[in-house]
Amino acid sequence: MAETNVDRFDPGRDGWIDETLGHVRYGLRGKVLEDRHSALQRVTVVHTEAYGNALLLDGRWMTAERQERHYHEALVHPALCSAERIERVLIIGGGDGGTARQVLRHPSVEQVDMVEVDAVVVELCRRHLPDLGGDGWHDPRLRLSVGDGIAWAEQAAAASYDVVLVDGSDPAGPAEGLFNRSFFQHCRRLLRPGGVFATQSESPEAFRQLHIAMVRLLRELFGHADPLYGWVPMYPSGWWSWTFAALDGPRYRIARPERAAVVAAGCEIWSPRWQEGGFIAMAAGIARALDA
Ligand code: SPD
Repeated sequence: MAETNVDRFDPGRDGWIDETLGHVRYGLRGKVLEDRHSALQRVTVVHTEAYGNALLLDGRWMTAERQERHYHEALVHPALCSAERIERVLIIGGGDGGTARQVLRHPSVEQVDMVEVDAVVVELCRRHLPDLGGDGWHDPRLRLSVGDGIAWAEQAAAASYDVVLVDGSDPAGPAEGLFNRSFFQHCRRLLRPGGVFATQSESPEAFRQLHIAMVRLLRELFGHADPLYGWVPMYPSGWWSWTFAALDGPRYRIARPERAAVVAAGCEIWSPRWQEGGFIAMAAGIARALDA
């Protein structure tokens, strides 16, 4: 993939904070609240005029208070509304808390293991973007571990989770290992029968080749995998995808009405109707590439 040039990342100097990707910049007006170098990456929190407080990792936009639901609702609810059971959920990444909050809105969930590699991300998000995790941070069902999610996936018992969600950054730096065959094979191994796997799968425009390669690989490994298309305007190109996979058929395409009914009224973006359209709305060129 084209690399964001973190060395050129110069947040807020002229009132603009830009993610640079190749020959394109994706910017928001704002000011820097904190800019830290953790042991793993540069962690920047800014106040943006358009979307409230926002997080960048190594100069890449991750989330913002008034845009996080585009991303987190899309990652979580298709999986949580379709798996056979949803008692045990694993989140790899997700240190801002937004994925956990959406998962915990499902009352059948009994335990959520969240494995975030960078404690600084959790610390700064809890301080500056507290509503992303919201009550989830205090929910006794949430077990937060700071550590390597790839090692967790390797070491956890087979068939130990109903749903596995990967909420990482782009494939550079600490998130690089969240995109390869070995990691996905372990995620498949962790699924209970009737389980569902989901991962953010990048932009079909800004990361076209990576997106296509991910869908192909997940189809090969799980037997069933399909991308859901939506939008996160602050991300490169704004056009985004999440890919869902299962071993026993494309169960993730259909939201169970009784589960959907519990969460839909509180959603900003997701609904069974939105989800149905998002799975159908594959661009013709991507469909041709996947068929080839
Ligand atoms: N290019 C941005 C990809 C970000 C994916 N993860 C976002 C984390 C939100 N919890």
